[in-house]
Amino acid sequence: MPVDRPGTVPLRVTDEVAEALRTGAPVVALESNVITHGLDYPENAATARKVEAAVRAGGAVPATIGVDAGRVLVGMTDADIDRFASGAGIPKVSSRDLAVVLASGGPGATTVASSLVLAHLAGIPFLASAGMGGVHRGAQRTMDISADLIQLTRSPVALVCAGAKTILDLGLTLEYLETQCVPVISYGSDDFPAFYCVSSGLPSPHRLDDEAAVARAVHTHWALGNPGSVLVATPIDPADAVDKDEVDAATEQAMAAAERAGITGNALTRHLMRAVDRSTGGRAARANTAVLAGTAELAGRVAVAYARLRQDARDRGGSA
Ligand code: PSU
Ligand code: MN
Repeated sequence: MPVDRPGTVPLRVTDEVAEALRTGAPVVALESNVITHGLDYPENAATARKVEAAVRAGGAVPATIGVDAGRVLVGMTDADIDRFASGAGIPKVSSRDLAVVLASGGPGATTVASSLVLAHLAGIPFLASAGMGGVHRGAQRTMDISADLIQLTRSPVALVCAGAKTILDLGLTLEYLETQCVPVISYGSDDFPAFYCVSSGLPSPHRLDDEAAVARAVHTHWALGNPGSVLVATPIDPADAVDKDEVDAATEQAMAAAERAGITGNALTRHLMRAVDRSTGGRAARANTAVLAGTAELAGRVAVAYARLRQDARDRGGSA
């Protein structure tokens, strides 16, 4: 067997997560880039803990993902969370960056894309995030399409989030997911949600209203032999939402400013998100926090339903 076969990357799994994985208890992976680069210190450290608590409230064990010293962190200690939240010198690490950062031993905050890769390596079937990356507005010209979308076609880890970030072209993002055979399920809503906003104004391809039905759909997608993810999108609580027209206007302005400043590549998402935070007087950042907790809690509940379904199949002597 070649030594560089998949699965030989060192993992540092916390005792709690290792025990849950060993016994088939529900586990939900969480990304760390939103903590390190999406919110300010120290509120982001409090948010990271709140998000872990939300996964527990849903009935599952949280496993915040990152990389450090050549190892994959599967589950973070309090000290890890504080270090990743204070952020100094911790780069954003997406799928393309993973091998280089792991091999050179530096720390890295993982995006949805790289967290999908690592959750799969660790054997965790669910990842929760507030909003994934997608097709950027103007991608026809810039070709800026998040690796989050590409990774959804490759990693068999279901993603629970509030849809893609409002700063993106959500219509094109849905087109991409359709072309690439990634099922999109809105939980308890007819529409595809839009992160800070309850609705993108676009209908969702599928709607399901309870977590057992979502778990069955996820299970069946993999039972069909599909190699990738299932996207489970749940809208923000309307009480926490920001008005869509306001976010769209702020995004247009922020895009024009980014173009003038020559900001492109992996710095663009953070730049746009922060500009929208500023022009909404911090309401967008508060909505981001609310959405992180809401999606984490649903992911916990779906992971519980999925673990139950697998246990039932084992009890019947199957291999689900
Ligand atoms: N910046 C933020 N919040 C975020 C992200 C960046 O203020 O949540 C993230 C998420 O980690 C997501 C990633 O997976 O950005 C996508 O980045 P890109 O569009 O460069 O692929
Ligand atoms: Mn990009």
